[in-house]
Amino acid sequence: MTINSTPYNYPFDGDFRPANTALMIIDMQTDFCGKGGYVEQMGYDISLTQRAIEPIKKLLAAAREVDGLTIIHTREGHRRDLSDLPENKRWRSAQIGAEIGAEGPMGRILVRGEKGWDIIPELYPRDGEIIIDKPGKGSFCATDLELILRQRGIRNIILTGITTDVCVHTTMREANDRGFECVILEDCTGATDYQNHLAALKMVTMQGGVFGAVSNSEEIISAFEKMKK
Ligand code: C5J
Repeated sequence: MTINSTPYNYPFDGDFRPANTALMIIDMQTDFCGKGGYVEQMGYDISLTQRAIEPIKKLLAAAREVDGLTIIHTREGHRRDLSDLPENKRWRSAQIGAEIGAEGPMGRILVRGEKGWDIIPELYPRDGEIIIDKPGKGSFCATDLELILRQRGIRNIILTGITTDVCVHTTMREANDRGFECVILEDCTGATDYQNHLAALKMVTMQGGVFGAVSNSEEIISAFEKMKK
């Protein structure tokens, strides 16, 4: 089975099955798309990241109906003592008025266990779904994600979440370099700048699909429907 996508139909070899596929939902945390979170504290328009919520909600509902499909959620955040927070990351966030680790309206910004750090209720993981806590932008850096994917025999990764140009892109690049076959969904992602969202998607399509392919939730949901039969 393949999915209509750009610049090639995904996956490249047509081997698309629940057992070899993971749906990844990246950083759908209040800090990135909720009122009083990190992105809003930086002064960005959260409607640009919130755009992904409804499409992901529908996709997640469809994914939960597919037997054997792996669902993975990630959260960006730091230890409470900030021992895993690089000094330059802290300094840069302070420059833009949203210092990681400082108190904000949703608790300490990007700190594990705080209200703003957790996944929004609409997309909250269910038992049996995997949660990866990561200190960086990529989901492979300083986590056990690759071990889990290899243990399960997963080769295909469907990428959704926020932000398109930062954590989703970094994860896609990390995964692609490790030989995973990736597709990113344009309606299930969002960035703090719409032009950056579009540019990030376009980058994927260069060189015959340099990091994988671009598709949308409608295409994946109809593939999930076929997988159920
Ligand atoms: C950022 C993310 N943008 N989840 N994090 O800092 O993309």
